[in-house]
Order: sequence, then C-alpha cells, then structure tokens
Amino acid sequence: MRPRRALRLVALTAAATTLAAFVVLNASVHSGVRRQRKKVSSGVGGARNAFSGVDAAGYLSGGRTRDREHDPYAQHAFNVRVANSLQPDRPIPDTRHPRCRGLDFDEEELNTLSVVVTFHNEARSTLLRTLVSILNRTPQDLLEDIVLVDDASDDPSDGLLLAGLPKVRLVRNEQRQGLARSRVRGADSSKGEAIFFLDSHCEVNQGWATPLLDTLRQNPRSLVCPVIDVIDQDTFDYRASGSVLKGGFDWGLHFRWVPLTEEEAATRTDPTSVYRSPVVAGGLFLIAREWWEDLGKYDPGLEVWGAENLEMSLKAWQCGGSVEVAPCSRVGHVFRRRHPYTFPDGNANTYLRNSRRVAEVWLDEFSHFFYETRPSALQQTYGDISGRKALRERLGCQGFSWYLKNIYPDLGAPSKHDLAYGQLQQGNLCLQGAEPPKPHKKAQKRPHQGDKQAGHSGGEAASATVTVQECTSGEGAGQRWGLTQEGSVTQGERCLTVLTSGKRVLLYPCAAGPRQRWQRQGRRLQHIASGLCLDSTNAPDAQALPCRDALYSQQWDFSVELQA
Ligand code: LR7
Ligand code: MN
Repeated sequence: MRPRRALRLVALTAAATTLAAFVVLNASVHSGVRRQRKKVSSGVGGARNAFSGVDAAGYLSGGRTRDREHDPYAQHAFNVRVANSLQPDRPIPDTRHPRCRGLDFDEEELNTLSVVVTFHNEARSTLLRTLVSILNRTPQDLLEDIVLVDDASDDPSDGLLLAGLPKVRLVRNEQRQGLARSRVRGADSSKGEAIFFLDSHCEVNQGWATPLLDTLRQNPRSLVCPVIDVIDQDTFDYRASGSVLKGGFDWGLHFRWVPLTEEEAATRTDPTSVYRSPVVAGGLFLIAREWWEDLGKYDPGLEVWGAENLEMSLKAWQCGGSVEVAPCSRVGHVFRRRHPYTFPDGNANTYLRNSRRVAEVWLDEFSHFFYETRPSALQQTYGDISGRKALRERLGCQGFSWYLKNIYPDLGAPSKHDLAYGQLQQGNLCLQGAEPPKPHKKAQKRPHQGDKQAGHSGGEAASATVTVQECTSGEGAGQRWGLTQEGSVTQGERCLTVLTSGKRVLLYPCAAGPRQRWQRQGRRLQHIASGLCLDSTNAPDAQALPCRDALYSQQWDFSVELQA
C-alpha cells in the first residue's frame, strides 16, 4: 500500500502546482501591496475573476468516480451533475438591496479577515466554487487567509489539490472530528483579526465582506451573519432569500427561521440597517478573534453536526455580546434534505447529545421544556460538561430567563395559550408545587371523574400542596408555572386552586371552574371567586389572603412575560 500511496501523492502535488500557477498568476494582477488600503465602494468586491481562465477540469475529473454514478444525488444529496457543469467562477445575481451598493466602507478601519471552511467528503465542484467565490469577491487587502479543514474525507486529494490556491492553507484531520472541532482547529491556524465560518457548498456574493466587518467594527462583541440566499439543490440556480428573517429555535432546540416581531419590523425603516437575531442564522457568521477566544470557541464536546450554532449564540448573548444580521452581506448556500455523510454514533443520538449539552449548560430551569419536547434526551448520555459550566461561571453570564425576556420573547411558551410562564417569583423565593402523591388503586380507576371533580372535594389523589421555597435551577417541575389566557395558573396538567373551605392554595387537576380562576392586578394574583390574593406571609405555606396594595408578600413575577 505505502509505495502506491506515495506515488499518488507525488502526482497530486504536481497537479496542485499546476493549478496554483494558474491562479497565482491571475491573482497577482490585482493583489496590491498588502495593507495599502483604500476606500472601496461596496459595489466592487475587490479582486475580480482571480480564477477566470483556469481550467478546473483536471481537478474536477480527478474527483471520485462516485460523482459520476447513475444517481446524481446519491453522494452529496444535491445534483452533482449540474454542480459539476457550472464554472468555478460563474456569475451570480447581485441580490442586495440596491441601496447597499451605494454604501462606502473605510477599509483602513476594518479588521483583516480569515475564512474557515470545513468539509467532509464535499463534491469537488462545490468546494472549488466556494473558494473561488471568496478569492474573487473579497478585497484582497482584507483577506488574510482561507483555512480549509478537511475533516477526514475519504480522498485526501480533494483538499490537497486546492492547497496551492492563493491564501489557502490546508489542515487535515486524520480522524473525523465533526464540524465544531474542525472549525476550532481551522480558526486556531488562521491569522486574521476576525474569523468567518463558511460551509463547503457556498458562494459569497458581491461586496459580502465589508458590511460584516463594518458591523464588527461598531460592535466588536457581535456575531455578524450575512443573509443566506438559496442555491437550488436541483438546478443550482442562485435565488435571493425573500423576506427579512432572523435565526431562532423551538423548545426542542431545533433551528428555525423566524420573522421579525411587529415591533422590530416597525422600527426598521432602512433596508440596509443591521438587525438583531436570537441565534446565528445557521453556521455562517463573523466573529472577532478576541471574542471567539474569550467565549471559549465551540464546546469541544460537540460531535459531527448540530446545536453548535445554539451554543455559540446563547453564549454570546448571555455573556455580554450579541448576534446581528447585516442585510447588505449575501452568501448563497446549497440547502439539502438529508445529511450526505455518516454519523459514527448515529444521526439521532449525536444531535440529541449535542442539544442536551447545550440545554444542560445554558437553559437553567427551562431545560425542562426541552426535555418535555424531546423526552428521549433524558436517556441520552452527554459527556462531561464541567468545563463549560466553569466557563459560564468565569464569564459571569446572564441566566436563560434574561435571554428569554430580553432577546427572544417571541419563542413563546411551550403552551401556546400562556401569557406568562416560568418561575413564579418573589425575589429569590419561588412558588413550588409538590409532586402529587402516588394515586390509590381506586382513584386510578376513575381518572376522568377525578378530573371533573377538581376544585371540589374529590380528586384528592392528584392534589398537592403548594409552598414558597428558594428558587432553584435544578431538576424537578415544581417551580414551573404558566398563566393561561383563561386565567388558570398551571403546572403541567394541574392548576393552582383555592377551595371554598380555606385560605390554603393547592394544586388540583385542571378543570373549568371558578376555584381555579385568577386575574392579575399589577403584580398581584387575585383569586376571582374569593377575591383573595396569593400571599407568602406565612411561608413556607402559600396562602390566599385579603388583597392589600403594595404588600411585598403579594407581589409576584413570572420569569417570562409574553405580553408587551
Ligand atoms: O463531520 C462533519 N464534518 C464537517 O466538516 C460534518 C460536516 N462537516 C462540514 C460540512 O462539509 C459542511 O461544510 O460542516 C459543514 C456543515 O454541514 P452541512 O452542510 O452538512 O450541514 P447544514 O447545511 O445542515 O448546516 C447547518 O447546520 C449546521 C449545524 O451543525 C451548521 O451550523 C452549519 O454551518 C449550518 N449551515 C448554514 O448555516 C448554512 C445556511 C443554512 C442554514 C440555516
Ligand atoms: Mn451546509
């Protein structure tokens, strides 16, 4: 095996040199003296056509035979036949708002840029086009380097042959590391003042870099995202992404695009202006090297794919930074319906594990909502997170409730009917529902009847006491409450109840009835039927006592308010 491999490498090196000669020659035409920067209009994207005239056929035809298999989707989950038929430096429509073209940026003031591209078994044509688009559409004086991280692709020459391109440095993992650790490795070996992460099947568009760098100049602790256009997986048409969207997620911690809130949309009158986003829109973003290092890079415990975008974003927001979208920066990405590569530990397990790490480190008491949405996560091992917890401690980060309140209130409650949810707090005291006692055998026979009788004398089996305790962020559902539109204060299937007989506040299975109806009066919670207010005077007992203005023991706040 060895001699054959050596021979093959010699051949590859020769090919790389040929490719490089072409490109360096072309690139030298416009790469000026380093650091001699000038004001550039964002309409001129720096070095143009650094790659034009290069016959990439050699590189492409050397690709794995599997690229030419019968099913053009089999290996990459996009149409590789169409991908291969397009030039590495094909023109794409300029999808920016026309006003973006008039913006001027002072390059002298901007950071130098490293682009980190990691790949595992990427199609050669899309990988090459990604690099060429960067070389052709980035001001040469700003582009410090492109670090290409080959994450243990089957054929080392996929990356080796590109190592001769201008500014490109190749790093190869002999063992598969997954995208998070690969990006960390790439960032570590890059030299620029700011780092941009990019997938291996992208095309950056005209003037893409300067709006990102200029946003970073104004806010060095920002993670700045471009708008992501669509490269069609069937036709490779490049299409502008339509509406203005930000990055978000649901309680299962699945990424999703979300519209701006009405308020955000109303205050945004300039289509070129930057807007805030709860999470990085996928994994394409710019970050200052210093802030990247302060934030502890990516969690090194994240495997293959998934959740690293949430980890980075929650960390950024909760620890004093931000995430923003610069709409004048456009980058196309080939979206596809499945992962074209293997997961050593299985796709579902890996994603669940990564998500659980994020939930455990960053979600505090709200991790319960994640577990309720993805119950199998509770069975999933997730490795050691002590390093990440220590990092959070060291950085003195805000809690997740702060994030929900201030950054992503539009995530909404897990129950769509809730107006407010989370802990029901009074300073560092929290209302706490006890676990229901184990149901008697008799009671199990008539669960529905029990439900109906809630609030009356029945339903004892599922009732529980309510107390006032120190707020915790630990396990257990006892401190999670929701306030519904109908005026119920819920904990799972049970509701905060006042019986006619006394002042005690209890939990009974929810049922439509006056004993479970509450209304808010400022920060007080008033039980409608009795006119009494939730009170902590005799803590740890939670009681309903006559309402009195400005009585501290009657002031309650939910962690998250969903009403403006
Ligand atoms: O083991 C691996 N090693 C790798 O180097 C697995 C993947 N990779 C590379 C891969 O070759 C690709 O370049 O990592 C990159 C991302 O993987 P994709 O393209 O298979 O995944 P994706 O397009 O679904 O990626 C989105 O979600 C990921 C979650 O972990 C990352 O955040 C990606 O950056 C993200 N892509 C984008 O944000 C592009 C815009 C789409 C959106 C949203
Ligand atoms: Mn991708």
